[in-house]
Amino acid sequence: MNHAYEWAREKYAAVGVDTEAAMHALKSVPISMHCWQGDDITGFENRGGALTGGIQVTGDCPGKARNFDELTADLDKAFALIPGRHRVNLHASYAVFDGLPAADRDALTVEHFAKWIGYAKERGLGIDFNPTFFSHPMVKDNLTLSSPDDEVRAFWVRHGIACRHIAAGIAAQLGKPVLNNVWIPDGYKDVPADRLGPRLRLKKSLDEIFAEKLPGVIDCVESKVFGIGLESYTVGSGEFYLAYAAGHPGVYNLLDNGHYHPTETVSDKIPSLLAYFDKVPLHVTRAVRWDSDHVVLLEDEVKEIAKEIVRNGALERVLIGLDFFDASINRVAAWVIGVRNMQKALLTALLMPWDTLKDLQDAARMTELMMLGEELKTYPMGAVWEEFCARNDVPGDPSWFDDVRRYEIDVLARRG
Ligand code: RNT
Ligand code: ZN
Repeated sequence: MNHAYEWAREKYAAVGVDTEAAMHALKSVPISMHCWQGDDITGFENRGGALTGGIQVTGDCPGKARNFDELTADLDKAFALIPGRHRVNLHASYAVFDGLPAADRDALTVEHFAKWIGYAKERGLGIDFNPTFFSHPMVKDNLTLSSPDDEVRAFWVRHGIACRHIAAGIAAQLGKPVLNNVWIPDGYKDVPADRLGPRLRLKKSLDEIFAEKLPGVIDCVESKVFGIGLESYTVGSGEFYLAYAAGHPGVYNLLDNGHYHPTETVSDKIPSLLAYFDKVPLHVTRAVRWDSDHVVLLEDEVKEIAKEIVRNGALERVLIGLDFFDASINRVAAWVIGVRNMQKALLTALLMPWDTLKDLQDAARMTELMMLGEELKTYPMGAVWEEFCARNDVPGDPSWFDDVRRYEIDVLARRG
């Protein structure tokens, strides 16, 4: 054990915090790492179409993964530099067709994900899943599940149902539950004449998709305030999905912290939802001025999100996934930085004496509460983090980047 950690342990003990317990707790928290950072949300369908759905990836850093082997090699490189055992978050557009007849989105089955299941099994990872309601010719006029065109709506309902069956199949084969997240881009660039009609059609579609109970599947819906080209109205708004989830036990409301008005915070929404739901799924991201999906940094709102998870004893109830896509920097490094920052935020929260702080609040000793909270901000979390990394066989300092640099030269730079 290094001296810095010994000193940190004593400092934290003096305020009633057990650093060993904090590291133990952190080790058991899986972060769902999104596969789509590795290839700019391109997927494997090779339809050559552009990314649609009101989301945008910018940057042209060379070396983006082009197929299952490349993407999983990159994921492995990232996971090797992240302490603990985690989950991989897939989209339906990452179906692997090798040797199988191609299938459109509404005909996908768990067989198309056999390679991913094998990948996860070998490594002891969990899997999460997302139907892909974008980048597809059946998205008509930016609409899917809320389309007034019955053929379009039915196609996407079939896709939603197919994906829940895939999620159930993955869960059965892994012996671990799979979060299945429904996000649709549907909306209008300009002021619509009818805001209710599309929402009633979406409600009907969701009822059709969720009709069957499927073991192992944790269903959730993800709201959004706007998308690029969909600035005036999105069908799946915050109120719409929150009300839907509240009225449909077993369907949860996923919070993406890029999807709200700039002064709304997801950290404050978490305890509100914990009062009503047994699970709260998250997409942790960073919105720079808008829903830009920059890499997660160790910044205040991420720390506040972590505090709400930790101090409410909700490490098992809040399902933490990441959602960002930056093509302007090394994509493997982006994953490593983002996941490690989420973990650092959790560790920071785990190293706070919440009983003491809550007692101060309840006793209305607000001056002392402010004082202690501020003093704790400069406590030596970094020494505990380095110890945690060392115990989990990954570098706790910037030396992890040497590995990424070597991988960039040996592997990424050689990709066409
Ligand atoms: C889009 C949503 C959604 C996507 C991914 C790719 O605004 O955040 O979660 O980012 O499904
Ligand atoms: Zn998201």
